[in-house]
Amino acid sequence: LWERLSKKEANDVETVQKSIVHHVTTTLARAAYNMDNFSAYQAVALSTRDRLISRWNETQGQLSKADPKRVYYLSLEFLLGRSMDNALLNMGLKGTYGKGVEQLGFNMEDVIESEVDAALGNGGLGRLAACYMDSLATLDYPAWGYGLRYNYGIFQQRIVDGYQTEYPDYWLNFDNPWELPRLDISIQISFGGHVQSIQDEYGVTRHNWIPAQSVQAIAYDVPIPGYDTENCNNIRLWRSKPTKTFDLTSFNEGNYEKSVEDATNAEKITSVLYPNDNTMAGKELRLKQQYFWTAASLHDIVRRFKKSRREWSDFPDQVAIQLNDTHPTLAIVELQRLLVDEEMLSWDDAWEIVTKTFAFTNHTVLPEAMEKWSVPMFEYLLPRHLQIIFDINLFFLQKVEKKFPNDRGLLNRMSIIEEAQPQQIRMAHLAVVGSHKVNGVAALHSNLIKTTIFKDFVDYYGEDKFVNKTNGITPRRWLHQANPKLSKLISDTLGSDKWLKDLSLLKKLTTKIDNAEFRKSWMAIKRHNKVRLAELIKIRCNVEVSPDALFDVQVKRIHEYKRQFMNILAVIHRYRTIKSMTASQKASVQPRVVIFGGKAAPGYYIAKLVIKLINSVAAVVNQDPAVGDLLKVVFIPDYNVSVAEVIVPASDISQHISTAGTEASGTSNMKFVLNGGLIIGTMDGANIEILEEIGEENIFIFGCLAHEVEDLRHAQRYRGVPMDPALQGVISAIEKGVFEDPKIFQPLISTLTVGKDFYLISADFASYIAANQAVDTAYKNQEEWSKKSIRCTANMGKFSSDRSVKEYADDIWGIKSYPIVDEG
Ligand code: 26M
Repeated sequence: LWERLSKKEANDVETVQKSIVHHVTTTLARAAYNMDNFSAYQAVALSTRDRLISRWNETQGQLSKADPKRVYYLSLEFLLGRSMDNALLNMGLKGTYGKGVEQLGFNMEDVIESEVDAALGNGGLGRLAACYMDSLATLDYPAWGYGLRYNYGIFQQRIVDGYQTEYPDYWLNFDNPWELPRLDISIQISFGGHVQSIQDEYGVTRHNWIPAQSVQAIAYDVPIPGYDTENCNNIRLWRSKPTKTFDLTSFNEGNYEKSVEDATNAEKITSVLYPNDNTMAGKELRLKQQYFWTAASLHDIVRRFKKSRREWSDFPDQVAIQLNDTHPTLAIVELQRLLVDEEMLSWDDAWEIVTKTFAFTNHTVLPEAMEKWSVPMFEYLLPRHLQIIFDINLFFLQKVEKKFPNDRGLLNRMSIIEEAQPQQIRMAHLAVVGSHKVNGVAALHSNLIKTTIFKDFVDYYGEDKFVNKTNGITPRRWLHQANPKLSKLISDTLGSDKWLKDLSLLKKLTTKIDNAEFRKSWMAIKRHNKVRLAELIKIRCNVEVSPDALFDVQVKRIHEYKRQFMNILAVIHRYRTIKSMTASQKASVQPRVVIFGGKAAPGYYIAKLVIKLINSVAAVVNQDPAVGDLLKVVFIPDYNVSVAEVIVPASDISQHISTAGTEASGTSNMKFVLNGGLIIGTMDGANIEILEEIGEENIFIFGCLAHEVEDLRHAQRYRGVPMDPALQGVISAIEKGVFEDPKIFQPLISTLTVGKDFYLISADFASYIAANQAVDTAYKNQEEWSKKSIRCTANMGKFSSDRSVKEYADDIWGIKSYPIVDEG
């Protein structure tokens, strides 16, 4: 009976409509005549959720029985964006739901746009986690993500008087249909207190952590359906709550206020996502988040392992744990503690299990982003974990000393503890020592970490521990969903949609490059996408831009190393050039719309000034009649995943212009090129591999190389290399007050002082201007441009996150796909 009643629902319009109407009248308790787009969204979401739940149950049931090795992806950020369109497309239900919704009197696009983004991430690292979850599910890998369920995601950005202002992102206002609360799954997590050391009956010293406080971790599951498969994976997000005893103690003592305060403190742990990207804040609450999350996740993983009644030595054959940056590194220490203190394994047996289980991905070489925790703060929160870290360090340094005797400098450099005032725990060193594989995220970056931050570790462990896994993006969201017209053209041209699961098939588009008809369709889709973006710009910025101009885009977190400052300086240069032209000279200028977007960390003063400068320049340029449509500048506020889905398909050229050696990979570069956008960029991160795939004729490269950076900085500092003259002119214009009160921008201009220009804007400026001119010239030849555009898309197969995830599975995790059988 159970089996018959739980049979899979059919994929026909009437079944779908029945389910939607059912949710309107029951779950939402609404009448059909009283519906707006948002209620329609809610009903469709609830109906979609029903389908997700049955797939989730089927998948997790079959996996529990078979119990294959699983991978756990630990990430403090999952930047999922919207879920509805993606879920419907992946489950093959979009067509049916689309029809059903339209017949009920709604516009599917409006319904889809009623959903708020799940913005539980800052940028690249969090979106990468989301793309990897999509690929893991699509490739039928048994994989779970673990993260935190923040009440507030990344802040919302508004521009007030040209300045960024931050507003809370309370995304759970209207309930979240994409999560399944597991209120029965509750894990107690402890903090503080002290360590009791006693000798057991064999004379072995045992350490017992007596914590001072504890909170509960409650599980919320987010189903992740694969594309064109029954498989449905899971992201488990933890929410903090006060424990019952915790809030009752004070209450029973008659201190009601104290009990409420304690409860609030417990809930604070998962209250807000830290809005820093590539910088380390060192805040106690952040450390609490990290321990809360890693302890709850490990407890859950260990509980699942124990159900199988295997030996502890089998643990690494059942479990692979990937650390997304150093944020979850405490998991290494927590597993060692569980095995030694609670499961009574010997230190060495435990440590072998730990190091075989973990692998670590590094996402940055910027020194300010390296996580370090002050020893006194750490000891106060996690006294037993501190002891274990010191022991890990002691045994590690003893081995280093054995291999390279009498090298104090080396021991100091490699130590997990930095000898500062106070001492600091270097989380990256701990992550390397506790993992069996360490990877970078693009070829250049993986080589850089081997020769810089982890050089000593390569000498000690050997090359094999350090590997490259070039990032990738999911073509399902970033082409099929975001650019449905291009997706359809590709499928029609290739005769199938198989390319969505094997992106290398795009290569066949090359045969169509000389087909004028095809090129016309290709460019018409680009124009359609530009019209859509122009509408968004009109609404958000109140600026009218022509879809016939060249759309030039730089959207990403605002950071000095990404050099949005250099971009706006070049825009000023362009403005000044146009202003100096005669009417006949102007006639040959390629019209351009320069589009910026991105958030600055709220405490990052210089980054926020860059936003102000962009808006000040936009205000002057956009209303200058001498310029007209030749140049428009816009800053699109509140850049996020759903805005990116509109911007990416509409770009002609996008800017990936970090100082060589600073951008670990970049992933938006891949999204733009996959959508037939060209790029202007430096020899940095994945730009280099994109160049290798698409050919140097199809990318605009400029600037110094990574190995030249050190010398250039040195020369600037000690030989006083003068500032680039074009740049000098631009700065003079700002200083003369062409764009608002120049006093405002003085701190920004100071970063360009000879000897202080750390990101080498001056050194790269001339070649940057030249590259931009080459873009203008190339764009004027629309036929050649369209060929380049098609070649770009055709050669992007490598950058599917399916390829990345397969490499991780084969070379690091040792897991196999486990297809779920449809028993519907
Ligand atoms: C650290 C400490 C305290 C608070 C926040 C952080 C923190 C948060 C996010 C530090 C770094 C964070 O993200 C870094 C990041 O997004 N790196 C990017 O990762 C992408 C995926 O690998 C790469 O493509 C980008 O090049 C890299 O900048």
